[in-house]
Amino acid sequence: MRLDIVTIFPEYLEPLNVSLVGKARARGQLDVRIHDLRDWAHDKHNTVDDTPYGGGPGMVMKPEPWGEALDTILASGEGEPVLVVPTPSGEPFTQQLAVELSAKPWLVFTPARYEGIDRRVIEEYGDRLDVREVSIGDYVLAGGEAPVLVMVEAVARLLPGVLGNAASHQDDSFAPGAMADLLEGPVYTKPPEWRGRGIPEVLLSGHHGKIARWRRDEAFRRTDRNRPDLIERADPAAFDKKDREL
Ligand code: 6GU
Repeated sequence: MRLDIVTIFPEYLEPLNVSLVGKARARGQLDVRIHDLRDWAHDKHNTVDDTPYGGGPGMVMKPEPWGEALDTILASGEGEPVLVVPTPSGEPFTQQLAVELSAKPWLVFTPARYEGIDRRVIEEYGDRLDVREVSIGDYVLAGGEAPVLVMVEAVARLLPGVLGNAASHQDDSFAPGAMADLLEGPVYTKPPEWRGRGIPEVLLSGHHGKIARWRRDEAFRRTDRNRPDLIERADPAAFDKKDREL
């Protein structure tokens, strides 16, 4: 998969050299290209923002540098990328959207600063490309770079061969499957006693059926406490009689 990211803070994206994403790049599974938007600003101060039409606080990113940057990037590859525009006014970024994006060969991200990008840029590329305006949650950040780090990590770990153990995303919270609609429950490892605290007995029993039931009950309890909206929203058929007894 190829990813292009256009930003005025290329150094903000250095974490993409580390850990899972860094290793996927080193193995050639991910081709990440980070571009400095100011390379396409032509006045002597490399200006990329200006005051908003209609007045009001803050600054708006000018359309010309974005247009030149995106035209250059689009012309450098085969076919058409999905354009992912991070914005607090976008559609929610969900595991479902991560799965959808992970199936695409090429994504271009346009993290903005200030009050966002001149609307005409989104309209211009919306006529030619699949454009997704995406928010990572109901809070406001100073720019789209942190959301890009979030989205790239969520997408990269779904690519074939990127996670060591493909089974490890089968039971993720929000993954489709038997435990869909439930958050993951608690996990334990050695030692069997730590600061006087033991391990739930059932996990030492070797009884796979009982362990599966216990995990499901813990997942249900945690979801009921932390995200009751997920249970209300789910298909009632997703829950069995034993879930309801909790
Ligand atoms: Cl994608 N951008 C900004 N600036 N703030 C956000 C966001 C994105 N998602 C949630 N808050």
